[in-house]
Amino acid sequence: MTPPSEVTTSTTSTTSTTSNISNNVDIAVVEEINLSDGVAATAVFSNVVLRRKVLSMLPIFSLKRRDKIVIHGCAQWSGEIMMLTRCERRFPENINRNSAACWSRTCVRDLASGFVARFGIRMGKDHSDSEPGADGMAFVIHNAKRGNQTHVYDDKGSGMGYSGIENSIAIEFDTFKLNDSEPDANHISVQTNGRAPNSSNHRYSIGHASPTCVMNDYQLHRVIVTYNPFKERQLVVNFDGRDLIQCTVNLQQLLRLNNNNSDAYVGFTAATGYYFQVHSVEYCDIYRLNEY
Ligand SMILES: [Ca+2]
Repeated sequence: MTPPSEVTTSTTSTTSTTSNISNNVDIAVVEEINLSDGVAATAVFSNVVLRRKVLSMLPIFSLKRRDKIVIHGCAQWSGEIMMLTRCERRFPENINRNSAACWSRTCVRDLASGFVARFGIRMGKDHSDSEPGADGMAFVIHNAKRGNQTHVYDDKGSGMGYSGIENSIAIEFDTFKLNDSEPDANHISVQTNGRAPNSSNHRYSIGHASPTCVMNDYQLHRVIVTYNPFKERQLVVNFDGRDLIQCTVNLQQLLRLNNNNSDAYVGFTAATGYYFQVHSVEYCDIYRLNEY
Protein backbone atom coordinates (compact mmCIF):
# COMPACT_ATOMS: atom_id res chain seq x y z
CA MET A 1 0.00 0.00 0.00
CA THR A 2 1.09 3.56 -0.55
CA PRO A 3 2.15 5.41 2.60
CA PRO A 4 -0.59 7.75 3.86
CA SER A 5 1.54 10.81 3.13
CA GLU A 6 1.65 9.99 -0.60
CA VAL A 7 -2.08 9.49 -0.78
CA THR A 8 -2.59 12.88 0.84
CA THR A 9 -0.32 14.52 -1.70
CA SER A 10 -2.17 12.87 -4.58
CA THR A 11 -5.53 13.93 -3.20
CA THR A 12 -4.50 17.54 -3.07
CA SER A 13 -3.20 17.70 -6.61
CA THR A 14 -6.02 15.73 -8.21
CA THR A 15 -8.90 17.49 -6.50
CA SER A 16 -8.06 20.75 -8.20
CA THR A 17 -7.48 18.92 -11.49
CA THR A 18 -10.87 17.26 -11.27
CA SER A 19 -12.66 20.56 -10.91
CA ASN A 20 -10.65 22.21 -13.66
CA ILE A 21 -10.64 19.67 -16.46
CA SER A 22 -13.71 17.54 -15.78
CA ASN A 23 -13.47 14.70 -18.29
CA ASN A 24 -10.09 15.64 -19.68
CA VAL A 25 -7.39 13.63 -17.90
CA ASP A 26 -4.13 15.40 -17.15
CA ILE A 27 -1.45 12.85 -18.03
CA ALA A 28 1.08 14.32 -15.61
CA VAL A 29 -1.31 13.82 -12.74
CA VAL A 30 -2.08 10.28 -13.81
CA GLU A 31 1.61 9.46 -13.78
CA GLU A 32 1.79 10.74 -10.23
CA ILE A 33 -1.20 8.68 -9.14
CA ASN A 34 0.36 5.69 -10.81
CA LEU A 35 2.70 5.52 -7.82
CA SER A 36 -0.22 4.57 -5.63
CA ASP A 37 -2.71 1.79 -6.20
CA GLY A 38 -6.20 1.54 -7.58
CA VAL A 39 -7.83 1.72 -4.16
CA ALA A 40 -6.23 5.04 -3.40
CA ALA A 41 -7.21 6.41 -6.78
CA THR A 42 -10.81 5.34 -6.28
CA ALA A 43 -10.92 7.36 -3.11
CA VAL A 44 -9.38 10.36 -4.78
CA PHE A 45 -11.75 10.82 -7.68
CA SER A 46 -15.35 11.74 -6.99
CA ASN A 47 -16.07 12.38 -10.67
CA VAL A 48 -17.24 9.00 -11.95
CA VAL A 49 -16.22 9.49 -15.58
CA LEU A 50 -12.81 10.78 -14.61
CA ARG A 51 -12.34 7.97 -12.11
CA ARG A 52 -13.11 5.35 -14.75
CA LYS A 53 -10.68 6.96 -17.15
CA VAL A 54 -7.91 7.10 -14.58
CA LEU A 55 -8.51 3.57 -13.33
CA SER A 56 -8.33 2.29 -16.89
CA MET A 57 -4.85 3.81 -17.08
CA LEU A 58 -3.60 2.25 -13.85
CA PRO A 59 -1.94 -1.16 -14.06
CA ILE A 60 -4.02 -4.02 -12.72
CA PHE A 61 -0.82 -6.01 -12.36
CA SER A 62 2.73 -4.77 -12.08
CA LEU A 63 6.02 -6.56 -11.56
CA LYS A 64 7.00 -3.58 -9.42
CA ARG A 65 4.58 -4.75 -6.72
CA ARG A 66 6.76 -7.54 -5.41
CA ASP A 67 4.50 -8.00 -2.37
CA LYS A 68 1.73 -9.06 -4.74
CA ILE A 69 3.76 -11.69 -6.56
CA VAL A 70 4.43 -15.30 -5.57
CA ILE A 71 7.48 -17.16 -6.91
CA HIS A 72 8.27 -20.87 -7.22
CA GLY A 73 11.12 -23.20 -8.13
CA CYS A 74 14.35 -21.54 -9.19
CA ALA A 75 12.73 -18.11 -9.66
CA GLN A 76 14.62 -15.34 -7.84
CA TRP A 77 14.53 -11.58 -7.69
CA SER A 78 17.62 -9.73 -8.90
CA GLY A 79 16.83 -6.16 -7.95
CA GLU A 80 13.64 -5.40 -9.85
CA ILE A 81 14.26 -8.15 -12.40
CA MET A 82 12.48 -11.48 -12.14
CA MET A 83 15.13 -14.12 -12.84
CA LEU A 84 13.19 -17.24 -13.72
CA THR A 85 16.26 -19.27 -14.51
CA ARG A 86 19.95 -18.50 -14.41
CA CYS A 87 22.61 -19.57 -16.84
CA GLU A 88 23.52 -22.85 -15.20
CA ARG A 89 23.01 -26.52 -15.86
CA ARG A 90 20.74 -28.06 -13.24
CA PHE A 91 20.09 -31.29 -15.08
CA PRO A 92 20.26 -34.17 -14.31
CA GLU A 93 21.38 -33.66 -10.70
CA ASN A 94 18.55 -31.27 -9.94
CA ILE A 95 15.95 -32.40 -12.40
CA ASN A 96 13.16 -31.15 -10.16
CA ARG A 97 14.61 -27.69 -9.72
CA ASN A 98 14.95 -26.49 -13.29
CA SER A 99 11.51 -24.98 -13.52
CA ALA A 100 10.28 -21.56 -12.38
CA ALA A 101 7.00 -19.73 -12.03
CA CYS A 102 5.85 -16.35 -10.77
CA TRP A 103 2.18 -15.47 -10.32
CA SER A 104 -0.03 -12.65 -9.22
CA ARG A 105 -0.77 -13.35 -5.54
CA THR A 106 -4.50 -13.05 -6.25
CA CYS A 107 -6.61 -13.34 -9.37
CA VAL A 108 -6.44 -10.22 -11.51
CA ARG A 109 -9.92 -8.76 -11.56
CA ASP A 110 -11.99 -8.67 -14.70
CA LEU A 111 -9.20 -9.88 -16.95
CA ALA A 112 -11.73 -11.42 -19.34
CA SER A 113 -13.09 -7.96 -20.15
CA GLY A 114 -9.89 -7.16 -22.01
CA PHE A 115 -6.35 -6.13 -21.17
CA VAL A 116 -3.07 -4.92 -22.54
CA ALA A 117 0.02 -6.61 -21.08
CA ARG A 118 3.38 -4.96 -21.70
CA PHE A 119 6.51 -6.83 -20.67
CA GLY A 120 10.20 -7.08 -21.42
CA ILE A 121 11.97 -10.42 -21.54
CA ARG A 122 15.61 -11.47 -21.85
CA MET A 123 16.72 -14.94 -22.84
CA GLY A 124 20.12 -16.35 -23.70
CA LYS A 125 23.64 -16.94 -22.45
CA ASP A 126 25.44 -14.38 -20.34
CA HIS A 127 28.77 -15.83 -21.49
CA SER A 128 30.10 -17.27 -24.75
CA ASP A 129 29.11 -20.87 -25.13
CA SER A 130 28.93 -23.22 -28.09
CA GLU A 131 25.86 -25.04 -26.79
CA PRO A 132 22.33 -23.99 -27.74
CA GLY A 133 20.24 -22.08 -25.21
CA ALA A 134 17.06 -23.71 -23.97
CA ASP A 135 14.22 -24.09 -23.47
CA GLY A 136 12.14 -20.93 -23.38
CA MET A 137 9.58 -19.12 -21.29
CA ALA A 138 5.89 -18.26 -21.28
CA PHE A 139 3.37 -15.62 -20.28
CA VAL A 140 0.53 -17.55 -18.69
CA ILE A 141 -3.07 -16.86 -17.73
CA HIS A 142 -4.68 -19.56 -15.59
CA ASN A 143 -7.19 -20.49 -12.99
CA ALA A 144 -5.69 -23.80 -11.91
CA LYS A 145 -6.91 -25.50 -8.75
CA ARG A 146 -3.73 -24.72 -6.84
CA GLY A 147 -4.04 -21.02 -7.63
CA ASN A 148 -0.88 -19.06 -6.88
CA GLN A 149 0.77 -22.26 -5.59
CA THR A 150 0.72 -23.75 -9.08
CA HIS A 151 4.16 -25.00 -10.08
CA VAL A 152 4.90 -27.71 -12.58
CA TYR A 153 8.17 -29.55 -12.29
CA ASP A 154 9.31 -29.86 -15.80
CA ASP A 155 10.23 -32.81 -17.93
CA LYS A 156 13.74 -31.80 -18.97
CA GLY A 157 12.71 -28.24 -19.73
CA SER A 158 10.69 -28.63 -22.89
CA GLY A 159 7.43 -27.76 -21.11
CA MET A 160 8.84 -24.34 -20.21
CA GLY A 161 7.17 -24.51 -16.81
CA TYR A 162 3.59 -24.21 -18.08
CA SER A 163 3.02 -27.61 -19.68
CA GLY A 164 0.67 -29.46 -17.32
CA ILE A 165 -1.10 -26.41 -15.87
CA GLU A 166 -4.81 -27.00 -16.28
CA ASN A 167 -7.34 -24.33 -17.20
CA SER A 168 -4.71 -22.10 -18.80
CA ILE A 169 -3.50 -20.34 -21.91
CA ALA A 170 0.19 -19.68 -22.47
CA ILE A 171 2.11 -17.54 -24.90
CA GLU A 172 5.40 -19.37 -25.21
CA PHE A 173 8.71 -17.99 -26.41
CA ASP A 174 10.32 -21.25 -27.47
CA THR A 175 14.05 -21.27 -28.25
CA PHE A 176 14.68 -24.98 -28.59
CA LYS A 177 13.32 -27.29 -31.27
CA LEU A 178 12.43 -30.46 -29.41
CA ASN A 179 11.23 -32.51 -32.37
CA ASP A 180 9.87 -32.21 -35.88
CA SER A 181 6.45 -31.09 -34.67
CA GLU A 182 7.87 -27.73 -33.60
CA PRO A 183 8.36 -25.19 -36.39
CA ASP A 184 11.90 -24.14 -35.38
CA ALA A 185 14.10 -23.15 -32.46
CA ASN A 186 12.87 -19.56 -32.44
CA HIS A 187 9.11 -19.31 -32.36
CA ILE A 188 6.27 -17.76 -30.41
CA SER A 189 3.09 -19.75 -29.96
CA VAL A 190 -0.25 -19.42 -28.19
CA GLN A 191 -0.82 -22.76 -26.48
CA THR A 192 -3.96 -24.00 -24.76
CA ASN A 193 -5.87 -27.14 -23.97
CA GLY A 194 -8.86 -25.33 -22.52
CA ARG A 195 -9.77 -26.52 -19.02
CA ALA A 196 -7.59 -29.64 -19.36
CA PRO A 197 -3.84 -29.55 -18.60
CA ASN A 198 -1.97 -27.38 -21.07
CA SER A 199 0.83 -28.80 -23.17
CA SER A 200 3.85 -27.44 -24.97
CA ASN A 201 3.25 -29.95 -27.75
CA HIS A 202 2.79 -27.92 -30.91
CA ARG A 203 -0.54 -29.54 -31.71
CA TYR A 204 -2.02 -27.42 -28.91
CA SER A 205 -0.99 -24.24 -30.70
CA ILE A 206 -3.80 -21.93 -31.82
CA GLY A 207 -1.45 -19.44 -33.48
CA HIS A 208 2.28 -19.14 -33.94
CA ALA A 209 4.98 -17.12 -35.65
CA SER A 210 8.74 -17.03 -35.92
CA PRO A 211 10.38 -13.62 -35.42
CA THR A 212 13.07 -12.58 -37.86
CA CYS A 213 15.40 -11.75 -34.97
CA VAL A 214 16.91 -14.33 -32.65
CA MET A 215 14.90 -14.29 -29.43
CA ASN A 216 17.59 -15.73 -27.15
CA ASP A 217 20.32 -13.24 -28.04
CA TYR A 218 20.48 -12.02 -24.43
CA GLN A 219 18.97 -8.69 -25.50
CA LEU A 220 15.83 -7.14 -24.07
CA HIS A 221 12.77 -7.88 -26.21
CA ARG A 222 9.56 -5.95 -25.76
CA VAL A 223 6.24 -7.73 -25.95
CA ILE A 224 2.68 -6.38 -25.95
CA VAL A 225 -0.19 -8.83 -25.60
CA THR A 226 -3.60 -7.36 -26.28
CA TYR A 227 -6.82 -9.19 -25.50
CA ASN A 228 -9.98 -7.53 -26.79
CA PRO A 229 -13.06 -9.76 -26.42
CA PHE A 230 -15.06 -7.37 -28.59
CA LYS A 231 -12.94 -7.91 -31.72
CA GLU A 232 -13.09 -10.78 -34.15
CA ARG A 233 -9.48 -11.83 -33.65
CA GLN A 234 -9.23 -11.07 -30.00
CA LEU A 235 -5.65 -11.93 -29.04
CA VAL A 236 -2.71 -10.09 -30.58
CA VAL A 237 0.95 -10.68 -29.76
CA ASN A 238 3.27 -7.84 -30.68
CA PHE A 239 7.00 -8.63 -30.51
CA ASP A 240 9.54 -5.82 -30.77
CA GLY A 241 7.00 -3.55 -32.42
CA ARG A 242 5.48 -6.01 -34.89
CA ASP A 243 2.14 -7.79 -34.63
CA LEU A 244 3.26 -11.38 -35.17
CA ILE A 245 0.23 -13.36 -34.01
CA GLN A 246 -3.47 -12.58 -34.21
CA CYS A 247 -5.78 -15.37 -33.14
CA THR A 248 -9.34 -16.02 -32.12
CA VAL A 249 -9.78 -16.92 -28.49
CA ASN A 250 -12.55 -16.17 -26.03
CA LEU A 251 -11.21 -16.55 -22.50
CA GLN A 252 -14.67 -16.95 -20.97
CA GLN A 253 -15.54 -19.77 -23.31
CA LEU A 254 -12.11 -21.38 -23.20
CA LEU A 255 -11.41 -21.35 -19.46
CA ARG A 256 -13.29 -21.51 -16.19
CA LEU A 257 -12.39 -18.25 -14.44
CA ASN A 258 -13.12 -16.91 -10.97
CA ASN A 259 -15.78 -14.43 -9.92
CA ASN A 260 -18.46 -14.88 -12.59
CA ASN A 261 -15.93 -16.15 -15.07
CA SER A 262 -13.92 -12.96 -15.17
CA ASP A 263 -10.78 -13.15 -12.96
CA ALA A 264 -7.57 -15.12 -13.47
CA TYR A 265 -4.00 -15.50 -12.26
CA VAL A 266 -1.29 -14.14 -14.51
CA GLY A 267 2.44 -14.63 -14.55
CA PHE A 268 5.46 -16.20 -16.20
CA THR A 269 7.11 -19.59 -16.30
CA ALA A 270 10.38 -20.95 -17.70
CA ALA A 271 12.43 -24.11 -17.57
CA THR A 272 15.76 -25.52 -18.62
CA GLY A 273 17.13 -29.02 -19.03
CA TYR A 274 20.49 -30.32 -20.19
CA TYR A 275 20.73 -27.14 -22.23
CA PHE A 276 20.16 -23.92 -20.37
CA GLN A 277 20.11 -20.13 -20.51
CA VAL A 278 18.89 -17.08 -18.63
CA HIS A 279 15.15 -16.41 -18.70
CA SER A 280 14.18 -13.12 -17.09
CA VAL A 281 11.32 -10.64 -16.99
CA GLU A 282 12.57 -7.09 -16.69
CA TYR A 283 9.22 -5.31 -16.45
CA CYS A 284 5.58 -6.19 -16.74
CA ASP A 285 2.53 -3.98 -16.45
CA ILE A 286 -0.98 -5.08 -17.34
CA TYR A 287 -3.71 -2.55 -17.99
CA ARG A 288 -7.40 -2.80 -18.58
CA LEU A 289 -8.34 -2.39 -22.20
CA ASN A 290 -9.00 1.30 -22.57
CA GLU A 291 -12.54 1.46 -23.89
CA TYR A 292 -13.17 5.15 -23.29
CA1 LIG B 1 10.59 -26.35 -27.73
